[in-house]
Amino acid sequence: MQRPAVSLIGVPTDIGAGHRGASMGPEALRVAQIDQRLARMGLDVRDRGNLHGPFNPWQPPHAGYRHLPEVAEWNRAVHEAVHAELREGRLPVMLGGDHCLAIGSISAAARHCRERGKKLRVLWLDAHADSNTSTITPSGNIHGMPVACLCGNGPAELTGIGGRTPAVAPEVFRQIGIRSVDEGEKRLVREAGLVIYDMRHIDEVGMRRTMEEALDGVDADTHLHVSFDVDFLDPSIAPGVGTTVRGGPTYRESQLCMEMIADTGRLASLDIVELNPAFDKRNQTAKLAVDLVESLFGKSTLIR
Ligand code: B3U
Ligand code: MN
Ligand code: MN
Repeated sequence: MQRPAVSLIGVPTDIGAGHRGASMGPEALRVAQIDQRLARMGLDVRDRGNLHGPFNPWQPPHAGYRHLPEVAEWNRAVHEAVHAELREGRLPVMLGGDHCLAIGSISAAARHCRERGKKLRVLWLDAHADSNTSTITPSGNIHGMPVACLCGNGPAELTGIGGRTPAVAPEVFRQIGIRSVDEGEKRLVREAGLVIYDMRHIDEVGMRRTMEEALDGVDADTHLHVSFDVDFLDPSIAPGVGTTVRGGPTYRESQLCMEMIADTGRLASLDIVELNPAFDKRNQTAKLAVDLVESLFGKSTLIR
């Protein structure tokens, strides 16, 4: 496998979340030595430092959205940073930050794919479908809406980021590990035709078959974006997130998931989101996330 050049981009914000603290995620990942661990695998790693954006004013929702102008400002910064790294031929890794940042990163990956004639595939590893809109959201938190926004179902401030609405078609997504979908959201994901491998599916066919299905059709022309919400993992191994949902993938299942993505050799951009050190114990969730990211970059193939 070709060894990519990796750029770490800190996105220290919890602007889209329902709990404070994901803004500390980038530092927790650095404390867990994400840069050194990837560099030790022979990757060319550059830490670009943190992006900047508005402070969290911690306001109630307004017209179905909390902090919409602030979320838009953060995402414009994410979009430009990710697009610039991709244009340089580097692999951007978002150190999040809450999951609203995927609006900026995935719209940038989509723009890059249009410019280069590539196909986009997004693996959305998450306990949640993140497909809410302002009328059906139970919370107004925009970290529960990025998939809908990217598919053009959201406010113009967010759906227009990157200059093309919708930024992507629902067909680019494969959602894996899903186990918490709100009532109105269920109807929307069905109507959009999102491909969802929920925990029931993983229980029945196993992680190996699930990943074979999710990666089917990935080829040399595919740009693979992984949006890794740390609440994908079972809370017994990953307590450091704001919205734990029990019954997630185990340590072994998660490792296999990452290894099978690595085997494709097509990983081209990555979000690590929703890590919340305020809920963590001795940084264990950050350390686990870094272990898994090593596998995602092909650590196991080095010893085979
Ligand atoms: N679906 C709920 C909860 C939620 C979504 N994403 C996270 N939590 N992390 C909502 O508020 O939209
Ligand atoms: Mn999420
Ligand atoms: Mn989630």
